[in-house]
Amino acid sequence: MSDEKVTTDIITLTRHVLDEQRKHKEASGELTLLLNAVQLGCKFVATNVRKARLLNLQVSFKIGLAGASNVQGEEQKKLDVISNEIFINALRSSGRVAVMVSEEDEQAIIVEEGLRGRYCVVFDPLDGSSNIDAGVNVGTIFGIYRIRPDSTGSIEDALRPGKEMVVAGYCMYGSSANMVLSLGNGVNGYTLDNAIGEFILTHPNIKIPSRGKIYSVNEGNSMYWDEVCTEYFNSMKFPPPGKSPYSARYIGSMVADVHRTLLYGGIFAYPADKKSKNGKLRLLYECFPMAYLVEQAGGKAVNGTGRILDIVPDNIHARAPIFLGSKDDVEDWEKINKKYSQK
Ligand code: P6P
Repeated sequence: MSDEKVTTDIITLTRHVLDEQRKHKEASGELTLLLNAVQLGCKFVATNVRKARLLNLQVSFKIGLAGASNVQGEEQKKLDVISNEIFINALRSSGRVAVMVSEEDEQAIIVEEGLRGRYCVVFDPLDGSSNIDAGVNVGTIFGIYRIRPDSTGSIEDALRPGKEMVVAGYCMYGSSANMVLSLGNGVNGYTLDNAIGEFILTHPNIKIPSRGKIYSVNEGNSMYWDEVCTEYFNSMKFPPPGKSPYSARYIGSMVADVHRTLLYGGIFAYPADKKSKNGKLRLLYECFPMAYLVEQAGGKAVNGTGRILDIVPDNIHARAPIFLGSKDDVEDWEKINKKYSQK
C-alpha cells in the first residue's frame, strides 16, 4: 500500500467560492454559477492548448489569404477563435451575464433578454497566443462587474473603473492549468486536476513580497523610453555600491510575467513610449484584472499619473501604460516619476 497520503477533504474552486460567498450574507450564489461558466471555458482552453502543442492543431489564418484578423489587427490563430467562442457561449448560457467585452470582438456583446443576467464580464480569452507555437505559457484574463442597479445591460456597464470589479482572475496554461482569482477579499490560486476535472485550492492567500529582485519589461523598446523609465530601469541594472543588480525576466506573455511577479515579487511594466503613446496593454481586460489581483495581494499598480484601478476607460479597447508589482519597487518608480514631473 503506497504511503502517499490521500486527501479526502478536497477544496475545489467552487467549494472555496461558496465558502467565501457565505461570509457575505447577501451572496445569492449567482456569482458561483457565473464562475462555473468561467471554469468551463478555462478547462476547455487548457485541453486545447495542450492538444494544439501535441497535435500541432495550430492552423494560423494568414492575413491576406482569406484569413481572419481580430479587432487589434493581429493575425487570429485558430485557437484564439475557438477559445473566444467557447467563453462567449459558456457565459451566455450561464444566464448570469448581461454584457460581455472580449479582446477578440470589436463591439460589446449584449446578451439576449431571455438569458440576460446581472453581470458584465470583460476578458481576453487567449492572451499571448502568438507564443503558443513556441510552447510558452499563455492565459485567459477576466474581470467581472455587477451591472449598475438601473441598467439592463449596456456598454456603459463596462466603461467603469477597475476598482468596481467584484471578481478578477486569470488562468495560465502551461505544464498545468493555474487559476488565480480574487473576489475582493485576498487572492487564491487553484490548479486543475485533470483526473477529476476540478480546480483545486493549491495557493491559498497569495501575498506579493514587498520588494523583489526581478524586473520584467521589453528592453527592445528602450530606445523609445522616456527619461523616467530609462533612469528607473538603469537604477536596477547599475545599483549603488554594495547592492546587487536585479535580474531581468521577460517572457512576452502577460499572464506568465505577472504570475511570476505575483509569486516572486519585483516589477512588471509595459510603459508608454515614443512608439506606443498609451502603452500596448488593454485597460479593461488586461490591466484592470492584473492590477486588481496585485493590489489584493498587497502590491501596487500604476499607469504613470495614478492608480490603474481608478481610471475610467473611454472605450472598451482603450490601452494604458502599466507598472505593477511589489509595493516598494513600484514606489521607487513613482519617486523617479515625481522627480521628473516636478522639473
Ligand atoms: P511585446 C501578448 O501579445 C501581449 O498582449 C501580452 O501578453 C504581453 O505582455 C505583451 O503583449 C508583449 O508585448 O511588445 O513585448 O511583444
